[in-house]
Amino acid sequence: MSAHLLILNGPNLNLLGVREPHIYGSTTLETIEAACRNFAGRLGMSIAFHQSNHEGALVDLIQQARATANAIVINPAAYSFTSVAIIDALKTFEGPIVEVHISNIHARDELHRHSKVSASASVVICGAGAYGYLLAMQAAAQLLGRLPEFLAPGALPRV
Ligand code: CA2
Repeated sequence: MSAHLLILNGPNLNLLGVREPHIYGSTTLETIEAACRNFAGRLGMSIAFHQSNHEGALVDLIQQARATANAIVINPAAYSFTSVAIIDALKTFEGPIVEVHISNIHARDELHRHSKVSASASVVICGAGAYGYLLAMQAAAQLLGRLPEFLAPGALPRV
């Protein structure tokens, strides 16, 4: 059976490509979703792709993923820095969790620098722009042992 990936996006990411393109680029979330769906096909995976501005809605989706998804890719956006509820929900998920940020949060101001979610993530990717979502999917596939031949890195082991 093919692996299923939940891709979650936090608050304000629905505004991608519309506001502050100098920080977050000009790619819209719809374009990112289309690229993820295309890449999922190449990886032989299925995906669910969601965005919410509401913490509880994101917690509900993470809880549901316990029964439906093999891995989670999450851009928690502002909740990266504040949400104990999202961290607690992620801790109940047994599969790989890949945290992704479009910008390089380590090069940002103090407010946007220290993600609390990272301690609960298997992999953290940031600063690669929208392409980071595809890197995150690739990392999830590798951790699940589902990396297709065309991306297989020879004998490199899973961490
Ligand atoms: O770089 C990322 O992906 C972030 O998760 C984006 C968050 C920010 O708080 C994190 O530090 C890094 C903010 C998302 C806000 O999205 C907007 C998109 C367009 C215009 C304004 C905000």
